[in-house]
Amino acid sequence: MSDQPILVTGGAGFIGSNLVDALLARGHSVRVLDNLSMGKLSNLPQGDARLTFISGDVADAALVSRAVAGCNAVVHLAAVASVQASVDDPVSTHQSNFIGTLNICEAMREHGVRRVVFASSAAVYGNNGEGVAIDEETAKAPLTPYAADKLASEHYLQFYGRQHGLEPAIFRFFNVFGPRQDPSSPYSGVISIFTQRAQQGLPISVFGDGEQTRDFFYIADLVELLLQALDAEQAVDGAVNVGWNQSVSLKQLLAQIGDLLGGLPAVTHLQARAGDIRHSRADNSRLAAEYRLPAQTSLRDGLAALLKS
Ligand code: NAD
Ligand code: UD2
Repeated sequence: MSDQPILVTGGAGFIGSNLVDALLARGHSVRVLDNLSMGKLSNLPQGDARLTFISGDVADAALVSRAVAGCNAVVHLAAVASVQASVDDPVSTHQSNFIGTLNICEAMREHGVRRVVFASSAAVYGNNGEGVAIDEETAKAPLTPYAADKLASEHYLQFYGRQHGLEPAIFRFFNVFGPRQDPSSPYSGVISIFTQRAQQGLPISVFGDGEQTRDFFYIADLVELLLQALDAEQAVDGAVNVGWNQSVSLKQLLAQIGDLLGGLPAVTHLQARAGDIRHSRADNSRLAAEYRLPAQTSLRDGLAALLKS
């Protein structure tokens, strides 16, 4: 194993901090670059000499260059993860969600670092493929600044791959859930909101009839994939969906949470959110062909672990 560190941008956030735990457990040295806009220092282990925390912004090219220098690989997760935030403030979120990626590409070129794992999103498909399993060839329809920045980031990473030898491994996450997902905004992941409110006995709002479906993926399973993407001899060419090709409705989700907690607080149905996708499900044949699929954590087991955390 190389003793050069792995840089995790956004490493104090939900996905990043779970990955950092796994990297440290495998004996890696880790650098985290995070501006703590959403992430928290308390998500990271304290007093581990193999972990270096760099407080700052991926939009700061000089800082990114220093953070990348001497690293073995990069996992680029830093982004404003809220689609709504990008709609409300496209200029500022573009700095994090696109310029940040470009800075990572340039810094890697400058320092000869090759492997970069990137967190893209099912948002790049917009409403296309709705109701069927969405494969990677589905026409892209980035309907929001968030989605446009993710798709542009994918293209730039691929350009730097062709032109400068970067080895991007690009994942398009569907709906990831688990411990440390922050429930504090109305646009946080639905599972983080529902579980927190159910545990606190607060009323739960379902937007629409609750028959809408999502393809939920537990964080520990995702971390396994991120580690594989770092380890692989060759980076997989092109983007890969991350989902189970399974549909769970919000009604089914609430029933499972209620089952695990022995009941639910009041559930109110409000108007469906404008632009909400009704059914989102990943065709994961490419994932299965290119990676070893992790043993799937069932929704029930994932929810139980989350409720205990
Ligand atoms: P998160 O908000 O918990 O993590 C993002 C981290 O990036 C936070 O710690 C935040 O402080 C940091 N950050 C934001 N802007 C930054 C900047 N300019 N400079 C430095 N740090 C910055 O969200 P997450 O769910 O862990 O998401 C991680 C990545 O996965 C993001 O790129 C997100 O777009 C992507 N993604 C997540 C999901 C999901 O279901 N959670 C789905 C699709 C894509
Ligand atoms: C997810 C991603 C988003 C983007 C998008 C691409 C998250 C948090 N968001 O949005 O970043 O990648 O996929 O398609 O992963 N809901 C309620 N009540 C609540 C909160 C949500 O009913 O309190 C509904 C919401 O209207 C939607 C469903 O739950 O129908 C899932 O919402 P979400 O915000 O968790 O995720 P999604 O798929 O809209």
